Amino acid sequence: MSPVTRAELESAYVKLSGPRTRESIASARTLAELEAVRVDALGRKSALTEILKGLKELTLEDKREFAPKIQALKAELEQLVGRRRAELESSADEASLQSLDLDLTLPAVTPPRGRLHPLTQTLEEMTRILSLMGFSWAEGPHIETERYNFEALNIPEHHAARDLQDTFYLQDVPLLLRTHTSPVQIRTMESVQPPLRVICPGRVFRHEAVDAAHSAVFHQIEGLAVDKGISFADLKGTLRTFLQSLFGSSTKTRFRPSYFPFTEPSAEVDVRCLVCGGSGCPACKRSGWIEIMGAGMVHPSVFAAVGYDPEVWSGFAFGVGVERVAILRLGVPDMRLFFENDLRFLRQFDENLI
Ligand code: 2U9
Repeated sequence: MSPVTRAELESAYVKLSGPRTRESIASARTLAELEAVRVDALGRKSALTEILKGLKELTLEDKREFAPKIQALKAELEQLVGRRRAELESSADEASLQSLDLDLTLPAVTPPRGRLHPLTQTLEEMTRILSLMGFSWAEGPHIETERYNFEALNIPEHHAARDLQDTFYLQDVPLLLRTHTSPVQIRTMESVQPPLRVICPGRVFRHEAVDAAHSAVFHQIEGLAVDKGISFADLKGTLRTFLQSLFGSSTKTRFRPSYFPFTEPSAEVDVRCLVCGGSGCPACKRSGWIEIMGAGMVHPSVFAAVGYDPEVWSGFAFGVGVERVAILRLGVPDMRLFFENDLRFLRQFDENLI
């Protein structure tokens, strides 16, 4: 029953505001105990709620006098409960931390950080240099037709490169895995008019025995520049600048005559041995030079295949293997290491350190 007379209310108030309530709040040892005390003193069925309900029955004058006292008591008790709850919670946290045996003063464990694969780092460095030299990036499909991979590149039907030994052909369809990224340049020339400067980085596939220096899947960057009046001197200057940016500004370059069906004249490009500096060592097979890329002036038949007039336009093209450059720059002894995904190997190539 709610206290209804002023005398009843006052005696309930005196009881509640006495030291017992405060003591039981202060001496609650667990959060559950505290909650029981709170429900008892301040809950819906508590003496306090009863007093608040009983206020309605008082005269206006008594209400004015009594209501603020009871509200202040309520606020005070709620505050005491809140404080005690915070104390118990923090000591509960403390106790659970103690039982976990945690040392919060220890430095945090650094989460494992991923890094770019050494081949990606190498490819990015090569394309960075070439894009600074004005080449834009083009990509194309891994699965190609004979026309884009061979015919348009002046590689005739019975050429050795088309042999089953060298090329992965798809079953039942006249398609193959591209053996170089040159089809991308053909596609580019079919879709844009010269002048153009483009690089085609990407994965290529050759049906060949795997060893320390060969892989059936590897990466190339090919480049193509087409304009009026482009000469072999432009090719030499471009590749020399590229190789000096890549291997160091004192790198010497050498161009040797070679043969490719899609370029004429063609050349193989060597750099002075990066290991011995040219005096001769096992890395350069005692020659002092290391073959690094192939290049040449675009063959007129290739221009004809894409509808460029070879009398008006000339151009140079080049190709370079990313694995080969990575092996030389990073001192990796075996190409297969790039494809095994052994973290002990990969962790050595932090992009901030090389
Ligand atoms: C078009 C015309 C000509 C691209 C060229 C090479 C020479 C070359 C090799 C380097 C190492 C392949 O990755 S590797 O094994 N490439 O020697 N590539 S000229 O010539 C082209 C390409 C596209 C339309």
